[in-house]
Amino acid sequence: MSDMIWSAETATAKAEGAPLVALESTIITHGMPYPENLHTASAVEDEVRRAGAIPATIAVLDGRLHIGLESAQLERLAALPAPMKLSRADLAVAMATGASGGTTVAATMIAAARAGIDVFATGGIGGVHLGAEHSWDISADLHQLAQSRVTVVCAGPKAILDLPKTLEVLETLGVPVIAYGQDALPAFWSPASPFAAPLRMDDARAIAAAHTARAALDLPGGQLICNPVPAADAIPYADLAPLITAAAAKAHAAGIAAKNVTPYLLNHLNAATEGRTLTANIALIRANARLAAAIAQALQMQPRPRT
Ligand code: PSU
Ligand code: MN
Repeated sequence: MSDMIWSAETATAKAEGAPLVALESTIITHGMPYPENLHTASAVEDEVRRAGAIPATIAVLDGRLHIGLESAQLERLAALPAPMKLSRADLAVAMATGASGGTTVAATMIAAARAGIDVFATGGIGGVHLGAEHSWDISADLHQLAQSRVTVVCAGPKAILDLPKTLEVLETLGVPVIAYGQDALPAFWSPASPFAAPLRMDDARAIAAAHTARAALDLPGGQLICNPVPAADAIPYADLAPLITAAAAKAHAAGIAAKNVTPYLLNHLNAATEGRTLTANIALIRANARLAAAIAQALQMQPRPRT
């Protein structure tokens, strides 16, 4: 499609019908410091390749929507001095004005759906923020999950969020929230939150079958797969909870609002844990890339009654 630019690797995969996994880029531009962002982005792409699929990192450079980045483009994105954080509201404006930036879960879903990519791996999705009853801060990620037919593999909603309220909004929107291999809802840096996930699935093939079943029912919207962070780099929820409460209070006192809340809290938690949240973040996104590749391959093996 003329509004999208495919990389050499993704164009070949598309032509050959190879399984593709979309990757977001706000984690690169706003989620991690340089150069860990660049190293992590390439490591995540390699995880997808090793697991038998082709990575398609999605971003906007000079107003062009890229489905897969060449390595020089990835390096440029990771080092941009003032990248935009592009969510659903921003994507078209960035494309019309020649801007550059990282796409959030919401914007990456829009691009992936248009590109015909069914599976997308990220770290954690946005959701309902703590104090949302005052701030009304609810991520556009939740609304996009109800609209784009893409299976999103994450490590749960980011632990900086109000998890029960996030689950309630997803339930209202009819988005299946599926814990992978356990009953508890994973909480990003922590493998288990105190809350049960509404649904549980234990294997990639069944997840692929559910994706296809949604299409057969003509249901818009995606599935949210919540894959617990690998144990070696996980941080117990009870250790993080007080730090999160303190960080959220600090953000509120400092007048941090709207798009700046998530990057502020992630930075703050990274400092407060002496880098442990960043280590966990890198481990979990790599694990999500592997699971997403397995789902993409399972989808590929199915006969597809496309709607
Ligand atoms: N997960 C991370 N780092 C991030 C994000 C997720 O480890 O930076 C990004 C995702 O792109 C997600 C976005 O879509 O934060 C949510 O931002 P907001 O709450 O402002 O919608
Ligand atoms: Mn927000």
